[in-house]
Amino acid sequence: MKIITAFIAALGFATPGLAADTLDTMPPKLETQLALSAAPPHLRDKATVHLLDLKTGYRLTQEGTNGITCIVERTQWEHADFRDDIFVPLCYDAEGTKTYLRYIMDTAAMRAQGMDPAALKAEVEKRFRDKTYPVPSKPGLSYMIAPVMRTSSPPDMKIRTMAMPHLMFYAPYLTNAEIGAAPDFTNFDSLLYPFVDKQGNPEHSYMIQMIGAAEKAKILAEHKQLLEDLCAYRDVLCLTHMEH
Ligand SMILES: [Cu+2]
Repeated sequence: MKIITAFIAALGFATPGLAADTLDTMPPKLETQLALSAAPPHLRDKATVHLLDLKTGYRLTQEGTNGITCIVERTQWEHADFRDDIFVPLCYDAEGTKTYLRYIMDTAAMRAQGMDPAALKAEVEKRFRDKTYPVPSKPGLSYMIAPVMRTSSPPDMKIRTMAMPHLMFYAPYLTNAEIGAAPDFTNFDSLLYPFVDKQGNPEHSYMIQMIGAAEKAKILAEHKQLLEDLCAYRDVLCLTHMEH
């Protein structure tokens, strides 16, 4: 895979579906800014930040005091696919930091240790099943209001670069039917009100609330410089490219 990817990269083509299995390290300042952009401005100064360490997983670089913890997620266990172009800025409250975020950080550590994608997915699922990984014990949320992220997205859940700020309220085991939601990923209007997103398994589910168009425009304007810096760092993070 690596050789094919390198060959195609040498030809200058994008490599859809052929993701490298090696991650790069983001410039620390840029990674910090991107991680913190997932939270509203008033929470950033006192938030905790961890940066990715390719050898060990995440390492603490900024100790906060408000219970919010922010990272840029680069490995999503539920995809069972290691790519080098996933960028998901996340900020969890204290309860989520102890639970869901910890599992996301464990995922990075397991990848760093050389576990393969399928084994990693099976291991995380097992830990949820046998309650090694408990779900949040009370309501809370993960802020995902960064101006850009790159992960699977509606309508077809392909990997895309997008501006889709939203909030994620912990909702283990909740189903769309229970809240009367009927999200249709091909119709963005159906996603404007809360719906459930099951991220890998029923234990790891959230109620999603999109940020409105006016607020989103404000977020994009606020982070104009960050967006330029990210685009200069990696072509795949340019919002203008959207899909690769
Ligand atoms: Cu999200």
